[in-house]
Parts: sequence; structure tokens; C-alpha cells
Amino acid sequence: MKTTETIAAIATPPGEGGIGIIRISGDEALLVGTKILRHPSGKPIKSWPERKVRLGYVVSPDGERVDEVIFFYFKKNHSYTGEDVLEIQGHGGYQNLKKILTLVLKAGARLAEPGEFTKRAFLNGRIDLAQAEAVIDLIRARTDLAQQAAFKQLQGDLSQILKEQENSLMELLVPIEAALDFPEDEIPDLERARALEQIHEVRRALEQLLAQADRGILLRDAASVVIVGRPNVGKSSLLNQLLGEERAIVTPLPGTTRDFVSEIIDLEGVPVRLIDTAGIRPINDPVEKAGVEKARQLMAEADLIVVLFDAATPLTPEDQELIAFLQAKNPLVVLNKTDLPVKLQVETLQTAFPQAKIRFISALSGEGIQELKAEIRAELMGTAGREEQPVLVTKVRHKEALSEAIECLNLVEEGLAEAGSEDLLALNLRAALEALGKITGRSVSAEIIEEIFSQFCIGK
Ligand SMILES: Nc1nc2c(ncn2[C@@H]2O[C@H](COP(=O)(O)OP(=O)(O)OP(=O)(O)O)[C@@H](O)[C@H]2O)c(=O)[nH]1
Ligand SMILES: [Mg+2]
Repeated sequence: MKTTETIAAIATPPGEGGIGIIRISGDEALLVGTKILRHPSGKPIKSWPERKVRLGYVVSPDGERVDEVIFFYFKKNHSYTGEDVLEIQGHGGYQNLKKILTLVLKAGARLAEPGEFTKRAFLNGRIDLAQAEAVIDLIRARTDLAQQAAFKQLQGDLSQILKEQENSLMELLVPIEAALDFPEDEIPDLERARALEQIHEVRRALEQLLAQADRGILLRDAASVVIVGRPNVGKSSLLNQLLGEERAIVTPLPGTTRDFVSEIIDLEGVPVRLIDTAGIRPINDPVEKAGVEKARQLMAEADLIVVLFDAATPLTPEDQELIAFLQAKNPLVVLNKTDLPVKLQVETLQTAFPQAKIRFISALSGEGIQELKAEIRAELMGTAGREEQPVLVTKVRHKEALSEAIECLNLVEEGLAEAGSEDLLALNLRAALEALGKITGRSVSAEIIEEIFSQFCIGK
């Protein structure tokens, strides 16, 4: 699908800035430039040396100077989009850039859709789909680990691994399909043994990617960690301690937090959305009741639940009810207010959560908070530290495609081991390739492509 319409957008964020960039891409990029740009002398611009920064003016159709700018031009084989691109750097500022953009549009470009520059880079074969998706992840990365993962993917690390596996599968598919065309030439046993080995290796490589996908997804999307407990156990105090600021209101009165409070923290490179909820208790007050309902819903959606108990009070019926509710949810069990004499029956709690290692903290003094942070990180990411190999799979879509490919390869392996028909082998091999192609974009529907790029910002 070759598209030649020339598109334009402001590529820098709205608001005041030292510079603001307008990007124009398409066959008529230069024509637009010729209409709206002038030399400092006021003369029209006739020659367009490539990749050379130049000074000039943006002018309106009646020749009036609008802004002093620098601009540069990339020919299609050297540009981001794979099309002729003209970039104009004007003074950053909403009115100024809007004025320049209006002139650009009047000169023949149309406003780019969100992500359309990157979409064109993909459609023109400059990058594959996994790399294109990494662009927006890099822009949105909230921690250094998320940034690293996105940049690796943008550089093609994931694509490279997938390409190798695809090549390996293609290598197998060719002789099998040949055997299909000439049924008298069956695949000899030795070939089958070698093929089995090769498939096994591909599957192992894919399984390795899959194994860290959950961690990757958390890095990209931020893990949600919800703090729950009955009223007054210190949930808001804990949120404030973890954040390092007084974000949530803390009072000695039970029922202080009604609506939930949510903030993102950087836990040693892992973006975590911390959510403080209303204390859970049976209540008639409609506002607090709605808060309790919301807390239950947040628990159901959380990546990790931190359940808080007040060490200074024996377990209450409300605590007991919550314990029953959380039984199957594997929460992180935390005893707060350990700066006070402990009155809670720790053994009862331990019996209720036999798997759990109970943590002791004081949200008032900060005791145990650093350790708790490390525990939360470990629960979410395993024990992998910062130094470990960065994850490569960071998207649910990719994870699903990998699982699908692995399933198909299992069938191929079974077929090879049991001397199954070539027909079926070829079918499953092709299905595995198709699944991998969903990640690289080789076999992906137009709707999915639309959906992916619609999540981008305008100008990228
Ligand atoms: N001694 C002591 N007091 C604490 C500690 N943590 C919280 N508190 C006190 O406990 C009271 C309740 O704290 P919050 O953080 O508002 O409790 P909450 O669980 O958010 O309460 P709700 O929002 O009503 O559900 C406040 O007076 C806090 O100062 C602690 O570790 N030690
Ligand atoms: Mg609270």
C-alpha cells in the first residue's frame, strides 16, 4: 500500500518551548517548502541540498514574514518515514507553530493522523511493526528500565531474534512443501530427526522470550499495586511513605479515605501504580460504601494486593472478613504500627495465610519501608535485578502471538516424532510463522495496524 499524500504535523509538545518542530512528509514536501520558505535575503528557495541545516523565513502567501526558522530536507531513502521529509524548526509556542502549520496545510499538505509518520515508516519497510510499536513505548517510558526495554525493541533486538527463528522455520518448510508436491519423495527419517532438533531449538528460543513477557508487560504498562485493609490500619500513611510525600489525607478517624488515591512510583526501575483505597467495612453511608465497592473492584484488577493490619489491635471481625476474601489471592501481608506494643495475634494471621511471609512496618516512623519496597519489586519482577538482561517482550499482543507460535510448534514436533503427514506438518509450520508475523507485522490485519497507530501522539 503506497501512499503519496503529503502529511504534516507539529512534532513537539504543545506549550512554550525553545523550539517547535513541524514535520512534513510525502512527495510534495519540497513543493510545500518552496511555497512557504524564503532565504534570509527574501529570495525563493530553488535548490534543496539534502540533510543540510539552513536559515530562512516562513512567509505567508502575500510574502509577509511569519517566523525566522531553520529547516532541513531528507530525501526518501534517508528519512524517518521513507518518504521525502522537510522539517522546519520555528520558535516554540502554540500560536506561532499553529500559524506555520496553517500555512503548510494551505500549501498542500494535510494534517497527519496520530502515529502516521511512524506508520508510513512501517508501511515503507523502514522498520517492522515491533520496532514501530517501540517508538510510542519509548516516548511513554516512565522508568529507566522501561526506557531500556523500549529502546532495545526499537533497535530491532526482538525483531532480530524473531527473524532468525522465522528463517529457521522457513528452512524446514521448503523441503516439506517440496515433498508435498512430489509425494513419492517422503522426508527420510534422518531429515525428520534433524528437523525435530531444529524445531526444538526454535521453540526453546520462543519460550525464553515468553518467560519474561509478564515482567516486560509490567514494565511497559506499570504494575498496579493496591493497598487494602479495614479502616484506620494506616493504608494512606503507607502510601505516603512509599511515595515520599503527603499525598493522601491521614487522620485518626476511620473512614478517612473514600475515593481511591493513585500515584506512580519508580521502584528501582519498575513503574508501579500504587493505589490507596477506602477501608473495607460494612457501612451504610453511600459515599463510603461506593469507596468500599471500588476497593473490591481494584483488588480484582490488581497485579499485587498489599493487605495491611494494625499490629496494635487484636484482629477484628472486619479483618477476619477480609482475610477470608483474600485467601486465594496470595496478597503481601503487612503488619503496620509495629512502633506500638503488638496486640494482634500474629499466629492466627500466619495460619490464615500459610504461604505468606508476614512483614512488619511502621508507616509512622518509616521502619521496614525500604524492605517492603524491595519485597513488592521482587513479587512483581522476580529476583531479577537491574543488571539482568533487559526484557524484550513488553506487550500482551506479542505474548499471545508467541504462545500461539509455540503451540503450533508443539504440534509440528508431535507430527515429526510420530511420523505424521507432511500436510499437517506444513500446515502447523505455516501457522507458527503466521503467529510470529503478527509481531513483526508480516502477517497482521489492517485493523490491528490501525489500532496500534491510533494510540500514538500526533506528530510521531
Ligand atoms: N503509631 C502508629 N500510628 C500510625 C501508623 N500508621 C498510621 N498511623 C495512624 O493511624 C491513623 C490512621 O491512619 P491512615 O493512614 O489514615 O489509615 P487508613 O488505613 O488510610 O484509614 P482509612 O482511610 O480510614 O481507611 C492515623 O492517626 C495515623 O497517624 C504507624 O505505623 N504507627
Ligand atoms: Mg486512608
